[in-house]
Amino acid sequence: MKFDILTLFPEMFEPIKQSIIGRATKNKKIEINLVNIRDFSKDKHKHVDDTPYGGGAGMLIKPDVVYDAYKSLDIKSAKVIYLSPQGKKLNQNIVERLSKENHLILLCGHYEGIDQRVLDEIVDEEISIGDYVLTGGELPAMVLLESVSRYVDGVLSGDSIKDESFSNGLLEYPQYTKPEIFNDKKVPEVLLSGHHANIDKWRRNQALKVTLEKRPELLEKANLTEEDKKFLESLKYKS
Ligand code: 4H4
Repeated sequence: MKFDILTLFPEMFEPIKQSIIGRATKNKKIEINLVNIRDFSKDKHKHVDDTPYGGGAGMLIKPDVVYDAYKSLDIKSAKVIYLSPQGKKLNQNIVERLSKENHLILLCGHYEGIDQRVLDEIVDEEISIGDYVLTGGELPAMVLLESVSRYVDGVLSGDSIKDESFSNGLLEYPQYTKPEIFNDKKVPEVLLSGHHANIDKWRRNQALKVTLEKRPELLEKANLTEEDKKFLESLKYKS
């Protein structure tokens, strides 16, 4: 998958060149191209923003500058995503859907936003990472890039994303590693038994339990078996 990122601060993206994203880039599973919107400013002072018509606080990014940066890209099969507080809230379903795309152009907002005319012209989808306002769309773009890249074929092994939180509609079960005893706390016996059917059953029940405790609303949309429902009933009865 190719990511083109339209930003005023390309240097902010250095951190994502580490860890799995860096490895995925080296393995050519993903490609990241940073485009500095400021390079498309038409004046010698490299201005990219101006005051809003009608007055009001803050500065808006000018439409022509953004449009020229966009047109400098190979846009034929790309989906343009604008990171903004007004967008659809990013969730696992959106992440997995976007991971099937071949080419995403991420437009990072700034100041009070971008002139509406260019947004109307080029944006396919507006996505928010949460109901709060940041100074720039770069961190949201990195959140989207990382979460989507994890689901691009070949970036992570199929097993590592199979049972993680949200991948099956539930939160992930609790995990343990060596030492077997830590601060007098032992690892649950079943995980030492080598009995894989019992381990899978325990993990499924733990995922149900932790989801009921922390995010009960997820249970409404999860694909629960009759056994799952019986186990949840037993928990609710105990409480
Ligand atoms: C964009 C601020 C648009 C306000 C911005 C608007 C988020 C977020 C964010 C820098 C930029 C802000 N981006 N999720 N939350 N005029 N971006 O805060 O639409 O209100 O993704 S506006």
